[in-house]
Amino acid sequence: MNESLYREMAQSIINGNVELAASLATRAVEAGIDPLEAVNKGYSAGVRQVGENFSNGSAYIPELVIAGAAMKSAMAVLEPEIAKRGEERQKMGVVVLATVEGDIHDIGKNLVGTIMSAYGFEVHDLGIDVPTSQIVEKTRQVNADIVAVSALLTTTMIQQRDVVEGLRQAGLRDSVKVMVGGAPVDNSWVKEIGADGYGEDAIQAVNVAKELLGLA
Ligand code: B1M
Repeated sequence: MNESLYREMAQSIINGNVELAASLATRAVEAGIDPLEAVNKGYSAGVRQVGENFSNGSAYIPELVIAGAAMKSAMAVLEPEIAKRGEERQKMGVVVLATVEGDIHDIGKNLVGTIMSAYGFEVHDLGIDVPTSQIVEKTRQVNADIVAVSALLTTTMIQQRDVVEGLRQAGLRDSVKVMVGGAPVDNSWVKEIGADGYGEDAIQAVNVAKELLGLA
């Protein structure tokens, strides 16, 4: 029964149906479905399809835009529910979170922030298109344990290297762990830029963050 709801969720993203995406999310919450499962098995499948359509030339920028809007309307319903389900309430560490300069994708970054908060991390989310200097400044100001930077474009992931370097130049690199994430990023990139960890998805981001702080 959930499978057909998940298919409808994916289709609502592909069709860019903002109202339907939100109302299906409400239906899932009312039915007691795990909100994170709704994201992973339902909406994300739609987003992946739109991404593939865009890659193979059967969808264009307007389709990306309305798919993003539909995804955001579903997340507005699901994120508060995800936040309520946090299992570990002890304070886990201070995180500075941002999407790197030049990149305005924030749906995945927001999900990472919501789940990290739900698991007890104190998350300072600087938003999208954030210059390295601002990330470094915030890291110093809040005495962060982790800097977590998201990049969705092959042209902006290079900024993650800039963040590692910016922290080094500011003398902060030894006191903070750097995590990277986003669709084009993987563990080899972590090594290449001298970061500390990578999360394939939001739950893995929490697990990696805990490992990096010796809390796992
Ligand atoms: Co854009 N876009 N987009 N887009 N867009 C992609 C990323 C793309 C892969 C589509 C494609 O070609 N198949 C492609 C990038 C290609 C590349 O570089 N290799 C692309 C492009 C090209 C562009 C533009 C350049 C298009 C243009 O203008 N010509 C443009 C760039 C704008 C800019 O940033 N400067 C652009 C614009 C947009 C919209 C604004 C229209 C919209 C974003 C809306 C928004 O975010 N508010 C959009 C969308 C919606 C997408 C796709 C379809 C979906 C992204 C998404 O929200 N995914 C995307 C295709 C795709 O990803 N398959 C695409 C859902 C989200 C839950 O997943 O963000 O991957 P994701 O996050 C995951 C993990 O990656 C991980 O956890 C999350 C949860 O599981 N994660 C982390 C993410 N950050 C993490 C950080 C961590 C740990 C884990 O620790 C630090």
